[in-house]
Amino acid sequence: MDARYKSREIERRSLDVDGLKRSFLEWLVYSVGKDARAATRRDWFHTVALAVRDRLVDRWMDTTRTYYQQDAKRVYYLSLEFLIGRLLTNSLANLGITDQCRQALDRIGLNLDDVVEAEPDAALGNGGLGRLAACFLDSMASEALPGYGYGIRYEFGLFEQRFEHGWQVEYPEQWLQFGNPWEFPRPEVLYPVQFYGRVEEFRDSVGERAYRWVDAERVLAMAYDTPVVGYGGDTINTLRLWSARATRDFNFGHFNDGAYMKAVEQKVLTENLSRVLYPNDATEGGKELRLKQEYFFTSASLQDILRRYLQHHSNFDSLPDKAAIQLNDTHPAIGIAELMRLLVDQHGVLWDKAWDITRATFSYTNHTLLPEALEAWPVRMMERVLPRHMQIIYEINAKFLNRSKARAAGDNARLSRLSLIDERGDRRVRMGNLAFLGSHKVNGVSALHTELMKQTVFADFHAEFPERINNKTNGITPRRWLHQANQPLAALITSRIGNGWIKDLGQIKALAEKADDLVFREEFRRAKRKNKKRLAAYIARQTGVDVQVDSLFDVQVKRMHEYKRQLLNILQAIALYNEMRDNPTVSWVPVTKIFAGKAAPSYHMAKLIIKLINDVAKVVNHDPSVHDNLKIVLLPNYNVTAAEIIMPAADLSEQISTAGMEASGTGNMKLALNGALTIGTLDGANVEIREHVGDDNIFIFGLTAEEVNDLRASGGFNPREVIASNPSLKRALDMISTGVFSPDDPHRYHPILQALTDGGDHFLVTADFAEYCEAQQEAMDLYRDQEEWTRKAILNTANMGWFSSDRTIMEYATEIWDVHPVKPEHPAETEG
Ligand code: GL2
Repeated sequence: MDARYKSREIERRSLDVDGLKRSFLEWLVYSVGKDARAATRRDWFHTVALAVRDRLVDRWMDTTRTYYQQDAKRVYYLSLEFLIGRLLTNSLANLGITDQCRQALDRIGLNLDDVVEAEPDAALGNGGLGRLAACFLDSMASEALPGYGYGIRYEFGLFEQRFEHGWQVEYPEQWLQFGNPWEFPRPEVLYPVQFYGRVEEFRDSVGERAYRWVDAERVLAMAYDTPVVGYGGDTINTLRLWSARATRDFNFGHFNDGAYMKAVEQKVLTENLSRVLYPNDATEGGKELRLKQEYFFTSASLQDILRRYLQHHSNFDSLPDKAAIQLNDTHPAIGIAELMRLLVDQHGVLWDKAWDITRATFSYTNHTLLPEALEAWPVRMMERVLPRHMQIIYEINAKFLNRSKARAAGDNARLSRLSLIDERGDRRVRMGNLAFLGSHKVNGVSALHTELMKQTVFADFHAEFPERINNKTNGITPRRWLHQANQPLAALITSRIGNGWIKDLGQIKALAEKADDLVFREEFRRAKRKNKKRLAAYIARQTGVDVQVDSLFDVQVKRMHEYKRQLLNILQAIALYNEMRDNPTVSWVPVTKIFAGKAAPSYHMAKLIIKLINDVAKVVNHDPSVHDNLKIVLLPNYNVTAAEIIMPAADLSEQISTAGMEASGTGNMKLALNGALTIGTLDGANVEIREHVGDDNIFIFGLTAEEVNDLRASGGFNPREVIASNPSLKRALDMISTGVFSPDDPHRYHPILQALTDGGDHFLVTADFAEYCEAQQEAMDLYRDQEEWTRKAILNTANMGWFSSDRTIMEYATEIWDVHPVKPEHPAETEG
């Protein structure tokens, strides 16, 4: 081998500073094609990413090969969303070469932190559901579980949010514009996916009735693989994302007509399938393209899973022993009908057998009880787009209802609730029911949410299958959300208890005893202050507002949604502003209210709340009479990268959803792990956070889920009375309605006021207002006592170990998937 080539081979693997430096310089020239003098920050990012990628390829292949050779049972996590964020810091940290990389760049005269900034944030998700999928990938790899992620390689991720005159405006997000160094295109891994057409009945070779799907339109799904590095770099799993490609024959038909432009147009239309992520969070648009996206990635993934299975097996009997398929919400639930189709129509498996295999293979996670988010596709659309699947769904339904009928004893209402078809109005396919029926396990994402699933949406199914519903409380990866995002605190923790917590977050419990240690408290505060300074600088850059680093950083970051009640928070801010103005001589605890979050582009109320926050901020931030004791900021374009700056810097974590409406929340976990105290309702995982951190270390207020339910059911709730009896609430609302914050358009906020009064205040903002303000007062009072506050903050961090996604994923692995860790076998490591 050419000596120079050989030396490059060695360098591709070397993890020391010199080797890294040499390979950076090589990569810059030979792969990025730039001279060091002309290279931009982005060129350096691509250079470093490619050089780092080299260092994980061997172990990636070892991992895949080991799974193959052992014919290990794999778990397939099917998700329409993966909210990944940046990967460079993550890859370096999980490979354990951050310091070496920093030094190597130093020697070239570059700063790693600058290089990191050039990486776009991969935002292939809307919020918690997509970020959970990304945390799960990290945990599966870190726990050495043979896990694959399957999703869509959207060309445009979640829109970029800007504020123009205080209003949200959406811009396309173009994360792939300059290429993606982490992905490996696999042009040879292609699967056909069909739409439309019709079903033909025929007699098979033994004279049985059989079906084939004909005259359909065909799209190809092409794979792009991204390595998923586990902590320590030993296991490197795969995230496989599908991109739509037009088939060649599709176009040729048009060429023969001479309609060249039409053919190209058709190609563009076909490839729109993977063009853009739908920006709705927990609401369903019901659009045909969305249904096609769901089927597209699910069908391609199932074909890929069966191909892999058939490498070792000649029939499907042991599919459930070799593959567990997790449905992340109902988005891939059509996979149940698709696996039936593949088994029955394409592989000749008998129906009943195919059904047993399907049910034993699939499991389903429900992520929300909001009725508007429960997917229900119009039967007419389904019949047109996926005619064979519609038939299969009818068949599944008929068999199920027949069996239930025997037990339902004439309870037709119950049968119609169990049906896969909602017969009211225009008929719809209930994807939640299909997912439930086609899975052996169904889980909720927090203890409360799982209980509510049993009592509400799935009550009838739960009675029918009492063993099927189980709880898997969400978690977050401590690698990204503490080790990487909060280096000052991570270093402090490691200095006291070693670094075992990164892999086994339960160990962080050992910090609890340090809460009484004055020196440790001082250092804990110093770390927090460092993070707050960083956030303050970010706020100044993003919004032009200067905030006091020593003020109480009160943080609400999440999607803008009425049930999450950003409105409650801003109303309390107005009330506090009034109190400060009324009592200028009091020594107030300075407060900085920090908001961030996107609203779905069509969600007018959420967008109006954004405008309100911006309008209130403008007035408050410019009012000299509050002496900088209150600042309000709404940061634009909240994403994973922004979250990594915000979470470590928060003092107070706002988790104030109407009880019963937030399935779990995961931001609540990130904030508490980083030492923020929670102010929250007994909703979602807040309930379990309270159990872990202790009642004294959290501010709980407001109606419980049960009380919310009763209040709504009684119909006796009158928000006008509540408002009339609470002068500070009344005054805040009057200010909004008289245009104090919108002098240019005094009626701007009429819809909000209307919803809170005549609208019946569905989210019970007025009902919880008084208690919320009391809890806020308690928090401010406590903040004056920095020692006591810090003690509680430490206890929060120390008691959040259970909320690691490693714990969550191992529960899935043992209780749902029956998948076990597999240590990759490395053939004699890199001798050169
Ligand atoms: C969500 C829930 O709203 C949220 O409470 C939960 O933490 C996440 C992850 O389980 O799932 N459901 C949902 O549809 N979205 C969520 O974030 N988008």
